[in-house]
Amino acid sequence: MTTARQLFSGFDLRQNDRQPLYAALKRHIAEAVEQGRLKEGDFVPSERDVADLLQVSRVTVRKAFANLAAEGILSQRRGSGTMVRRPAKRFEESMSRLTSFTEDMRLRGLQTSAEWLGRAASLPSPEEAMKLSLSPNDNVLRFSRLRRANDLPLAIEISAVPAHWLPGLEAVDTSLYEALQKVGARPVRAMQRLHAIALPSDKASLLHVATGAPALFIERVGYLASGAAVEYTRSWFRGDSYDFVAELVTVPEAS
Ligand code: 16G
Repeated sequence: MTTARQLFSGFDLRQNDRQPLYAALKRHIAEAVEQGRLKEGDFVPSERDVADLLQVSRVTVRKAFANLAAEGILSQRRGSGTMVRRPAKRFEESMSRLTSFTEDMRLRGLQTSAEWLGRAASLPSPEEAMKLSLSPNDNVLRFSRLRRANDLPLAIEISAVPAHWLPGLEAVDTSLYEALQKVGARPVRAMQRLHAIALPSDKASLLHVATGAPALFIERVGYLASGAAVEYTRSWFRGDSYDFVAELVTVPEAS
């Protein structure tokens, strides 16, 4: 087993004082896994050893471990310690997975909160009807939220869900995907497109930026395994605070 001293030799936890301690610790461990200093199946030093060596509280170490476990990098088993589960993935890779805003932010170690801008049951707009393959008389539930990460307003999202998928407007608390999951209707596939826009004044003021500031406008249609469309979400992400990264691979030519 790698000792705490080996794992953290030369490491200065406080070198970046704008980063919370647990995040710096988490990053260091993730890098050790990425660089192969910690391998799949290796045990990591105990919370107590790390806390003693680095002179931080066990809560800090626990938070770093819990975040790494949530990302699937470590696995924690009561009584038997914490081990490396798989090579660390970079955050960016998560962009090719179908994750929710709440999950995305959790993976980055950020706290999310949502401010409700509105929720309503109504007939679909022509655009919503098209994207969700609804007839003009079907109902949708529409959820509008200002989404924050560590209190920074990051995105405005307007989601429309065919009304029959959710028990009602109150079904969504903090996470739409959690609510859909509960009723077995979480999307398993999505089509997404994005383009750059200049924010109009109403959206700019919600996002605390100047009118005309750049943003990413993203549309997502989420589908169930049956092929039914279950969400149509439009998001306006602040251009200065969010990166979308996609991993591209060569597809072998069909013979
Ligand atoms: C993301 C999705 C959005 C989805 C939401 C659910 C993008 C561009 N959009 O923001 O389509 O509705 O997550 O998040 O990623 P929630 O479960 O936290 O409400």
